[in-house]
Amino acid sequence: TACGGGDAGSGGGSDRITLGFSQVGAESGWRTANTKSVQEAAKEAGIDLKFSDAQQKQENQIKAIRSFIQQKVDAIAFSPVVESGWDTVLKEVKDAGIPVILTDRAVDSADTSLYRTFIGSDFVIEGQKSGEWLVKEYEGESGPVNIVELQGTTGSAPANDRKKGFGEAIAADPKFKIIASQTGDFTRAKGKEVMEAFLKAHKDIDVLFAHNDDMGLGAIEAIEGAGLKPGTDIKIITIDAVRDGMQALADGKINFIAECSPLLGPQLMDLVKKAVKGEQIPQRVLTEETTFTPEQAKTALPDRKY
Ligand code: GYE
Repeated sequence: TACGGGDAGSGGGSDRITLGFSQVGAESGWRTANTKSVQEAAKEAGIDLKFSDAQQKQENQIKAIRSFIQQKVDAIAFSPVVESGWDTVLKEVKDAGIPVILTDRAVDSADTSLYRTFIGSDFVIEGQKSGEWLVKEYEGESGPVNIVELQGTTGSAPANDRKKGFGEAIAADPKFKIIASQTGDFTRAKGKEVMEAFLKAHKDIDVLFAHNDDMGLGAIEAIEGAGLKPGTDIKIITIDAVRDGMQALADGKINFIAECSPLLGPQLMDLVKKAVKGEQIPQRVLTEETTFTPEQAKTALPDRKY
C-alpha cells in the first residue's frame, strides 16, 4: 500500500483525524455497547467521528462508505453486516487512498490488501467453547440430545463462524442432534418468534444454542410462555455476555455464556491513528474473552459495564 509521509487530515489544515464509521445497526445489547465504546473512544482520542447506522442493510453500508469517500475522510472503519459482496466498494476506497479497518466482523474478500487490519473476536472459538461446554454437561449420559439453534444474521461472520465452531465441537458424539436451525437476526423479537415456532414443531427439545444473548432472552419468553422452565427443561447456551444475558445466567435461566467483547473503541482508535500515519499495524487484532457459568456471572455482574 502507498504511504505518503504527508499531513494527516485533508481538510482545512487541521491535523485532526476524521474517521467514517459505518455501524451494522442497533439490533442487540452488544451492538449498543459497541456503538457507545466507539463514540466514547473517538472523543477521548480527539478523532472526529462521522457515524452512520446501516439498520442491518448492506446497501446502506455501501452508501455510507461511498459518502465517506466523497467527504475525503482520513480513515474508514466498518462492521460488515454480511461477509460477501464488498470487493467493488473496497476497491473504490483503496483507489481513493483511504485506509480501511474492519471492526468486529470480517469480509470474505480474497484480496486482503483491500483493508489494513481486522479487529474483533474469533467467532469460531466462541462456538467451540459453547459446544465443548455442552459435551461436558452431557458426559456419560445417553442420547439423543436434541438441540435447536438460533442463528445470527444470515451471511454474517458471527453466524457463519459460531455455527461452524459449535458444530465441530459436538460432532465427536452422534448423540448430539441439531433438530432445527434458523436465523433470529440477532434480535430479541425474532428470537422469541422463531423459538415459538420451534416449540410448536418439536416436543422434545433439550438444548437451545443461540448465537447471541438477545435471541436467547427472546427465546426464554417463548419457553416460559409454553409453560416450560428455561435453564431446566431446556438448557440454554448463548454468546456475548451483556448485562441482561448475565442476569439471566445468574438467575439460572441461561446455563452458559461464551463472552464476546463489544469494547473495541480504544483499540480501534489506536489503529486508526497508526494507519493514517502510514505506520505498520498487524493484519489481525484479536479481542480477549472468557466464558461464564451462573456462579461466575453472579460474581461478575456488579462490575459489568454493559
Ligand atoms: O454477537 C451480536 C450482534 O457482530 C459480534 O452482533 C457481533 C454480534 C453480536 O448483534 O449480539
